[in-house]
Amino acid sequence: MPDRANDLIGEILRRVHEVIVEHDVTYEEYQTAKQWFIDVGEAGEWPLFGDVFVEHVVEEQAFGKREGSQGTILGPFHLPDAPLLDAPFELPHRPDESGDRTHVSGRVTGADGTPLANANLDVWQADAEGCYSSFMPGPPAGNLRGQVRTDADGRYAFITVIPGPYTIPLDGPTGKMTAAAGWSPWRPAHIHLIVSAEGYDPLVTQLFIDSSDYLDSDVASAVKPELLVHPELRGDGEFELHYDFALAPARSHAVA
Ligand code: MBD
Ligand code: FE
Repeated sequence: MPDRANDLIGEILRRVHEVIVEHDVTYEEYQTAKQWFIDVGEAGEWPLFGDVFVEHVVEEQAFGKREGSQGTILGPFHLPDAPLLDAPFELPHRPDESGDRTHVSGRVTGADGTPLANANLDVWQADAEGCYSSFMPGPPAGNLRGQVRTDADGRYAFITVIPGPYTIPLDGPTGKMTAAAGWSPWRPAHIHLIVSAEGYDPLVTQLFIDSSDYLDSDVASAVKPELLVHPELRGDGEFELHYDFALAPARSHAVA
C-alpha cells in the first residue's frame, strides 16, 4: 500500500508541477488557488466537486466494460435508508408538487435475461425546480426519495414527477471556478437509481429525460446515450416512460 500511495500521490504532484512550469503559473495564481481549496472545504463542497469533476472517470474505469446495463455516477445527493414504499409505488411528494406526473416502469433482469423478483430500486431525484430534498431549501426531508421492489416477473413501476435540470450552486467556490473557466454549471434533468438484487452487482445509474436541455453539456460528464429515456404523454394528461435494467453477476470477493 505505501507503494500505491507513493505512485499515485507522486504522479499527481508531478502533473501539477508540470502544469505550473508549462503555463508559467504565477505566485498570485498559486495563492488564489490555495484560497480556493480552503473555500471549497469551508463551504462543504468537496463531495460536490469530486462527484462533478472526477467521479465519471472512476465510474467508467470501474464499470464501463461490465456486462448488463450501463451505470453512471452516484453523485453527492444519495441518502441511505429511504423508505421502502408500498404498492402502488409513488415517490413521496408534496400535495401540490409541481412538474409532470409520470409513470416509470420496466423490468429488472440478470445480464442473461433472467427476471429478478424482489430486486430493489432505490430512487432519488430533484423536484421540477432542480432541488434535492435535504440538500437545498424548498422540498421537505424525504421528498422524491424511496425504494421500490420488483414483482415475481422482475417488473417494477412507480409514479413520480419529471425533474427539472440542476445547476451547481452559482455562488459557491465550485460554481465560481466553473464560471471562471467559462463552463456551463448545469446538469440535464435526471432520475437517480441504485438497482440491486442478491447475487448481482448493484447498478448505480441515472435516467436522463431526452427532451431536457444540457444533455450535450452536462457539467458532471455523466450522460451516456444508453441512459436516455423518452416520456410519452398519455390520453389522461400524465406521462409514462420505460426502462429495463440488466444486472451483472456479483463479482467474486476472493482475496488474492
Ligand atoms: C447532481 O444532481 C448530481 O447528480 C451530481 C452527480 C452532481 C451534482 C449534482
Ligand atoms: Fe443528481
